[in-house]
Amino acid sequence: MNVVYTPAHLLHDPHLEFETSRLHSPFEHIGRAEAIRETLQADASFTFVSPTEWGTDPITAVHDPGLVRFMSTAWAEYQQHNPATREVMPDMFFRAGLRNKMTEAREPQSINGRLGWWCFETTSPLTEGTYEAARGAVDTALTTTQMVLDGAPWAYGLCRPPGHHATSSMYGGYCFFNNAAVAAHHIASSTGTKVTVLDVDYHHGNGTQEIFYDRDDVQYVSLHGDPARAYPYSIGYADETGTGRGLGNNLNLPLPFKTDDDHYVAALAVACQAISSFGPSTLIVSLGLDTYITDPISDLAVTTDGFERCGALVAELGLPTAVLQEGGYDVSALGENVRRWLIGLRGTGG
Ligand code: Q9C
Ligand code: ZN
Repeated sequence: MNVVYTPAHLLHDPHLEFETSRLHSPFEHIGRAEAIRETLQADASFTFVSPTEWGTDPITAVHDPGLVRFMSTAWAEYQQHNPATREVMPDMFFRAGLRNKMTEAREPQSINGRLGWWCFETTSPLTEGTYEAARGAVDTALTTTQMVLDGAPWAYGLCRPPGHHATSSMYGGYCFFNNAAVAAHHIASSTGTKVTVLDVDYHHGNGTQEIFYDRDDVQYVSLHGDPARAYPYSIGYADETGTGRGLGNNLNLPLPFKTDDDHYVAALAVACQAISSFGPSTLIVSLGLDTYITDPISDLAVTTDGFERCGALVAELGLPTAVLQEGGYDVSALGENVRRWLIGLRGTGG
């Protein structure tokens, strides 16, 4: 199986994260992707390939061009107007209630204000090379997807930073550009066929849901910790089913605390049934391994064996499948968990 990887991710290198009312070392760090790379490189059945360059057009096809412009200069611009820092984070957010009864808000002019305009939370610091890394993750997703469009039964994109929390106009949740959404739109727009994004990260992919919520050509199906207790808290409920032409094409399966392998696989079977009914040409998997039993920021109880069962169940759909890396924070187990999920997917197919 081909693995698409670029060392560009090393350029996104935060040392701080502000989360749960504390400043601490980040859960989302370069060691995650390097652990996956090392584990897959040690298994000769995986072949490493570098991504090709796709430019910004596929990104602005799903994101506000203003977000891409902002991302490309924000870190450097911030340094010019503030005391020098390694990480750049907003300290003001623009909530709708600030302007009740007034005209619509406009993007602030100052860099300190613009940060809070394009970002929705505090856990996603910009560093000097974040933009280059985020572009590399999108190139990785598109290169992986193109392999599948060109006839590969499956391919894996080692995307970092992850993408599924990034909305059409905001970054956050460790995500800057929505790699899976860019890839799904690329398939739909270049082939005129239907695509499903199956999101198995512990966290609901609010960005992917938002981007495709009114679309009839892209289905979004997600298994995740119930937003009643889990990030991103306000989105990911079962009654969010799509709108307009997209009505019925969004399926959320919120899961209870400590969901184990058997219950997880049962929920995944429900997801697969919905995917079969939609009838896509191609499948994108947003693969998060933060459903793992010892993940430090999550609370499900899936095991390494469970991940292989999940890959095997997805394989039964018989769809060309691009698997794109999202979360997973127990770094000691992350590489093996990815490997076993992919082994489940490819079965005895090599
Ligand atoms: N106290 C991904 O897995 N912080 N993003 C959660 C819980 C943000 C996770 C706060 C978690 C983002 C791609
Ligand atoms: Zn996650």
